Amino acid sequence: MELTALGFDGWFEQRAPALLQAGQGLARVTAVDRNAFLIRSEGAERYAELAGKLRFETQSAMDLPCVGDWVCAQWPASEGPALIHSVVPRKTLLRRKRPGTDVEFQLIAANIDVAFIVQACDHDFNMPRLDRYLLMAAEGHIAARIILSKTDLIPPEKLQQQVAQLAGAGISVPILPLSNDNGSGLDAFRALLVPGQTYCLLGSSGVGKTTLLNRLIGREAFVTKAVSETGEGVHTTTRRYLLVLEGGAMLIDTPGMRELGVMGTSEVMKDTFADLGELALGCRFTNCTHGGEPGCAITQAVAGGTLSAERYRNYLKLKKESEFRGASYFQKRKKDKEFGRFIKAAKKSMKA
Ligand SMILES: Nc1nc2c(ncn2[C@@H]2O[C@H](COP(=O)(O)OP(=O)(O)OP(=O)(O)O)[C@@H](O)[C@H]2O)c(=O)[nH]1
Ligand SMILES: [Mg+2]
Ligand SMILES: [Zn+2]
Repeated sequence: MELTALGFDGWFEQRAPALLQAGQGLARVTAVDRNAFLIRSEGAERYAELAGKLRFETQSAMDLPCVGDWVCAQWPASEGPALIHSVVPRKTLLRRKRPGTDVEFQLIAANIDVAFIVQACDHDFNMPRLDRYLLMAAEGHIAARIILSKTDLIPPEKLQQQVAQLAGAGISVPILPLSNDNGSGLDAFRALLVPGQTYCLLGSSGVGKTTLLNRLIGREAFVTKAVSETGEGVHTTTRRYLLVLEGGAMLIDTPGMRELGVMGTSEVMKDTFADLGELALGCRFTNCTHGGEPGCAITQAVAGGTLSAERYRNYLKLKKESEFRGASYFQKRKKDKEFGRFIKAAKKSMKA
């Protein structure tokens, strides 16, 4: 695969050579998990980590690679991760303020050409939120398109009203209504995707971003989940991944915004599973992992029917994820497995 097929164009050509040193090559970052990276170049996709200089001399999170970045990397002579030495200046950048701070930014994705801002027209249509996303794209110099999803769930008049409301508010961004369910609008969406261009899906949790991606691929390659009754708390996609679609366009699915940056911290775990925390006081061992040890009050509660098995499973899953987040990738080999599985599933869906 050529670098141009991965989006490398004249803009980067002008800036990359000044950074590229002997023994290094250019690659695009396709996934990030703390200090672990997946990068893709002409040849293969491979794991990478930061070279010491980049890792220790970087002042700001802004200077570290994120999904979509072009980087100068050194391939290992033998087995082992590649080393990322520098990040090529970004053409565009999607970022947001870290919740609760004014100065810190969280990088969402780099070098995106077009952001699809998805709102589900049945429960999620919201002008102020739409404005915020549009602003975010504009700040990053990224073209935006609005997708109104789940059109199958509302009568056509209501959809017309929403479209009229957008026009009335002076929003001139192209709007595409679609349904992942009955397929209307999907061909129009496909027709928007240009080979070599990079797109991303933005929007609240549960609006159907991943479902749309799966429709594009034609398989249920990535996990989706029904929205909870209250519409709260479900965030199915937890990682960003740059996927090269069969037609040659690239697409990054993102987790629902509200969850970005808070997901998986031990604080969130404690709050979300306060009931299990209380139960755990009754476990025989204080360091009980609730994974089947004798005298575990939690597994007993599941067996006794006072704790739902689903909630228990969900707890174990999230606990694993949050522990994984806390672990540096290459130091804790055992924990690589989950990321590895994720990447494997992602790769399977890549034809290119
Ligand atoms: N009726 C209907 N349901 C849809 C449509 N698109 C997605 N869904 C359902 O909505 C739920 C959420 O879909 P996801 O694709 O997981 O949503 P998401 O935007 O990726 O959510 P996060 O990953 O949490 O950010 C799933 O149950 C989907 O089956 C649609 O067009 N119509
Ligand atoms: Mg998703
Ligand atoms: Zn226990």
